[in-house]
Amino acid sequence: MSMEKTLIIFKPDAVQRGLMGRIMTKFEDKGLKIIGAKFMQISPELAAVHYEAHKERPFYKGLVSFMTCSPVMVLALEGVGAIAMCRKMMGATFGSQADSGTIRGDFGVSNSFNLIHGSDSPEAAERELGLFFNDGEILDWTRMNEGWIYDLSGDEPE
Ligand code: 3AN
Repeated sequence: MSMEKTLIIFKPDAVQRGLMGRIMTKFEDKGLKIIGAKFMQISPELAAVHYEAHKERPFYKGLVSFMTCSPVMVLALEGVGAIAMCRKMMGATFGSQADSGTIRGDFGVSNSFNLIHGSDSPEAAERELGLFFNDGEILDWTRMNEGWIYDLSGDEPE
């Protein structure tokens, strides 16, 4: 598995319910590295580009109005296999079906207010990081405990 970057959004329900800190702690505890963070309100234009794959779906209009109604917290996270790891931590799309121990499973019951977005593939991650972060907003920084989070004795973090 390779070192990956992924885009995470704490959706308006997570912000309004005061869950940002607790959700972020889960990613920090796991060992994922925060390389970008931004508190922002998503414009209808940005939401339309971000969710263009869902344009024809019946839930699209509600999804865009939900995502733009109130601020969100956007993170860029880095780690070995970070994309699949974050998706696993998020849980199934619908809060009512997400397993206990996952973010959606532990913090919510709603299907459309499902707290968090995470990129679902390397292609999506690259595209979405480019949509939400400008040049210079994703930082390449050295974490002092890196050698205890990964076994760095080989060629690659393991
Ligand atoms: P995920 O966020 O788990 O990757 P996707 O990519 O299938 O889920 O859907 C993108 C977003 O669209 C979801 N986060 C959810 O907010 C919304 N969504 C998906 N399916 C439905 C649905 N049937 N009803 C309402 N909202 C939905």
